[in-house]
Amino acid sequence: MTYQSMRRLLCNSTVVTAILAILVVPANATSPRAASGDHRQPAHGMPVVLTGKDLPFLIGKPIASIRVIDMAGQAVPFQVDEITESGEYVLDRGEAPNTGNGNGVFDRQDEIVFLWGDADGGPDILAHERMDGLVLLSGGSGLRAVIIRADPSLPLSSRRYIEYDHATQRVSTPYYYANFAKDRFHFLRAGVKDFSGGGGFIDLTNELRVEILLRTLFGIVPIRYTEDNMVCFVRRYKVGPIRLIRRGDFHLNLGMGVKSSRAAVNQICYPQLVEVPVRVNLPVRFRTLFSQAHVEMTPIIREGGRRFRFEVPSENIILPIGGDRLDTLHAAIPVGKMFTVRHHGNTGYGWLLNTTMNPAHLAGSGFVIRRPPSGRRGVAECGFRLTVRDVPRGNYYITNRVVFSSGRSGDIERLGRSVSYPIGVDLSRM
Ligand SMILES: [Ca+2]
Repeated sequence: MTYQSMRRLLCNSTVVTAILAILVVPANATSPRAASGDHRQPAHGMPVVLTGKDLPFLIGKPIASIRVIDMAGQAVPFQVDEITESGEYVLDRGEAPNTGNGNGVFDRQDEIVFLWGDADGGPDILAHERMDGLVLLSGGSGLRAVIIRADPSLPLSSRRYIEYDHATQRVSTPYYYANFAKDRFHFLRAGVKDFSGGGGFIDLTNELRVEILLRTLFGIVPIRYTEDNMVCFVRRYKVGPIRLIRRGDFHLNLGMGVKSSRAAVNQICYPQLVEVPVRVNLPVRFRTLFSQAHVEMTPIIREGGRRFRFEVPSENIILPIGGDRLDTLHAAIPVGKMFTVRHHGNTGYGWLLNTTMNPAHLAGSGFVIRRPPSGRRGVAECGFRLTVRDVPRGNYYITNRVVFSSGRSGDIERLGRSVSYPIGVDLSRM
């Protein structure tokens, strides 16, 4: 293949962006939420996101007047985010805020968000007869309730879960911190709350290592990218008490002076959950251009994680990070299978990949634990490899979710399961 034809290939930026998105971005808010007859409840830290479609009585009300309280009249922490007609969050901070695109009124597409565990779960929530603004929520076998009214005389909570400093690109909550790279979505360093007695944060990981490898059908040298090729300019953001939304212009810096087309991607950080939903448009069938591609996403574990274990419960994988069984690739389709890095059962994090792509096209994928490659500092790197051999043209969703423990036993698993519970809304007792 000549330089020119290679360049033409790379310049087919839609294709490249699609591949990159297939392969790379941490994230799955929009994948179908499987209904389940599960008897379990959503985790305490599971965000509940309701829109004007769920709360028609709130449509047209001034956002500044909205309040959320529990049955006892106590304020529930919440935030309201406006969304434009074209589906963009209205974000008030950064060098290019779009505050002017909001109208200050709660519309059909606008979102109100609070935590499942902050909603009232008392035994008497069904005992109330009709009550103004009563919203019953069901998830799995769990039932909760809040009262939502446009009444500025009701109390507002002063509780904030999220702290963010855009200058240092650091987000912190009671349960984790992460330092993002400048103009990137990936983190350079992250820590988890120590529930094994220390109380502070454990500096657990160095950078999120990403490797993308594309093999074309033309038999040339594989094209290899790392997280440094994944550029994401965060020009606006919003920090609320419940979530941080960073909106990025995302592209792959392909070298040779070529950039892939840009995609707008939202990174959303909740108190115990970080997610990046990505919609991928693949304009041509994957096999038309590529024979295989893979992406590896493997956070590099610091010295402080030596006593942690890398686990994939669904695959019965349990490997000590400080042990000698490094350099393992365990074949499995990682989609929907959480891996965890934890210690003492409840200190650490879990990582869950979801995609609407057919698993039959992902053969060769697996979970990875190994010594970091030269030039990377750390004890081990562990995560997954997603191998793509073929995908028909079309639209796909890919989401990586990282969940953090709040110290409750089983919290990481529960939160991982919670994302698949549809939250039902019942207004019939209003
Ligand atoms: Ca609005």
